[in-house]
Amino acid sequence: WERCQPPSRKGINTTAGQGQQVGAQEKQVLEDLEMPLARRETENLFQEQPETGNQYLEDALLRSYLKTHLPPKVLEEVNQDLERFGNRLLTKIRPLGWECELNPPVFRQYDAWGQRVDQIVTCSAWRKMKEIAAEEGLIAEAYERRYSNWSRLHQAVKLYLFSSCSGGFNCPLAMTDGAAKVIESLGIPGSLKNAFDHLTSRDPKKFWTSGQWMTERRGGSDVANGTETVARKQPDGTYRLYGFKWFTSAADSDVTLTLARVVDAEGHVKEGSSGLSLFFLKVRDEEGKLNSLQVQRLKDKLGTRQMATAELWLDGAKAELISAEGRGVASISNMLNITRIHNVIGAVASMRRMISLSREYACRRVAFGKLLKDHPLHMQTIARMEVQTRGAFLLLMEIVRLLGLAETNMASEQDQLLLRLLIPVAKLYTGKQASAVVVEAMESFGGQGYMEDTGLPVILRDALVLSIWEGTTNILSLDVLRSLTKSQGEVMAVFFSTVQKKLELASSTAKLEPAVKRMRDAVSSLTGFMQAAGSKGALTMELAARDFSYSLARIYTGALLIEHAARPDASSTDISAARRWCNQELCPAATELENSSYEAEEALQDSALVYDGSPAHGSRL
Ligand code: UCC
Repeated sequence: WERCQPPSRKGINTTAGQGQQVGAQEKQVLEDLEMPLARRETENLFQEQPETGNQYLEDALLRSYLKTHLPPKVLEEVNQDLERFGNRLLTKIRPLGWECELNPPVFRQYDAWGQRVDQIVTCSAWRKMKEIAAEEGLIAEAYERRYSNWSRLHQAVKLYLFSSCSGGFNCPLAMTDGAAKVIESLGIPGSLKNAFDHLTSRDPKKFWTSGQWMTERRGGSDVANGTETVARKQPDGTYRLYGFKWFTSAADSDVTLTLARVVDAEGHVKEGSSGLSLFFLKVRDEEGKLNSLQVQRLKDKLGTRQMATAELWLDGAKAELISAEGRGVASISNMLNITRIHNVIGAVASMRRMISLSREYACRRVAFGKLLKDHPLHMQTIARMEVQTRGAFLLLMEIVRLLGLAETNMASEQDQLLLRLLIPVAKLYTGKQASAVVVEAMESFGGQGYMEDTGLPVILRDALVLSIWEGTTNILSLDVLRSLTKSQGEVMAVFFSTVQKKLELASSTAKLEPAVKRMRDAVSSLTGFMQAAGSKGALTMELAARDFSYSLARIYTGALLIEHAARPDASSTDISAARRWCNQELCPAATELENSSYEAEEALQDSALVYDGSPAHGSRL
């Protein structure tokens, strides 16, 4: 609460008429400057900028989570590392992140003499971020496994702290992590050993980043039908790729993974998903020349402007086939699941950042005679965001905990199924939460929130990509259904039993009783929904996919909040966060089923509503 004392450090930054003193020194300065009367009288109307400290030390939930779950020895070391890292973020990394924002990458297509160079020029702060990422082991930590199954969690927490200071460098790290994961899951074949070592290096001079070139002109969701790039086999066993990649993020990366269709001896390619294979390629050769590819242009994006996203022509780029032929989608799924977890990290980090700034600002800004923090309605608004953020954070921790187990052969079959289900659920849900929370938090700064040079709009713009990148909400909802189909419903059995177990842990905590009761009702609504939907056609589940995924997210997150609040040393805020989370509608799928929203007739009405008055009305419906 130290920061919540009426601000006095700078004296002149307080609101007039609130009984706060202008320091004698500042008074003197004002008089010396002999300002015009009007200016002198309004000088003390300026607001003070919110200032946050060491993010790790200020994150109560993160610290209590680590204390609860990490073994004591691991906790001791991780705690030290995170406190040190928190200081580095505050003093060195955040200013670099802002520099990246101010100096976005520039595309230089020709040199002064007309030679085509296709150079993506990045700023020195961006390049420094790469060095820092290596030094801090932001990828390495997950693959060295010095803390066994807890290494992944340690890495994720560092990335979570790094994300909002990183000036967009979290994006190349997501794909680098994904590429390392793919290579590791292939058993680190000899030809990729060198690449793996670079991608997971702590040496800034050695560290490589990876891109992920998946989206082509026909779009990024339906990869099976959108991929036109072809791969021609060369006598030496390598391939040459020809095609056009429409979104290639972190286009300044060293290497990439990409999909293409292998051309057979007759010159034909196989269409659809089973015609896709996965390739590894280096973006430049040993001399720094582009690998037979051209940069068409950089994308003009709403956000993530610190990071170069490009359109690329592949004109015979040399590549190595790294999946079995026709298994491209299944192989790149290992990357997608990692980048989707990074998406969750980014979502939680942006919510946490906005709340930190918001609560800090509320300790400085005076309105209607008192600090914002003393306005109950203002506090209620931030507290609601806090509950959302806490839930999202615990969901993130649960996923990286399970991933850590899977990566150290300690995961049961159930753990693996749960992980498969929860990744798309968390990605789609936290992406939406981040958009909503960041917009809401922006409002808590009033007009200042809308001003570019506060940096707040940057957080908003960057958060808005989270529900789009790596699969939109609907595509991820369909992926949730895919995980049900593939496991023949087994994922849901694990989901229910895990939720039940977590609720049982809380059965003796009286204060959690109402929350547990609401959760049990939601679980039974979800069971009812599954039975009813199961007896209907495929259209029902497709129409329900989004509401169903939201139901899974809310119920599972509710169970995690309850579990955290049922610890012997839980705080009253842990309990109220769990209680409040569970007060929302936990199973929208059941409600909408009751409303007949998933009937064929309603689907027709959806179209009628959308096209009412549209010229397409007559022709399309
Ligand atoms: O376009 C983009 C950029 C937008 C804006 C960029 C701005 C820059 C911002 C940067 C910010 C940092 S992003 C779009 C990226 N695209 C995606 O994320 C793909 C979205 N689509 C999907 O996820 C689809 O579900 C597909 C592509 C995976 C569906 O492909 P298929 O071929 O139809 O899928 P199948 O046939 O169902 O699956 C093929 C195999 C199966 O394995 P097998 O054959 O063994 O049964 C599946 O089980 O892949 C397996 N599989 C998975 N396995 C599919 N998905 C998964 C999964 N998630 N996990 C495990």
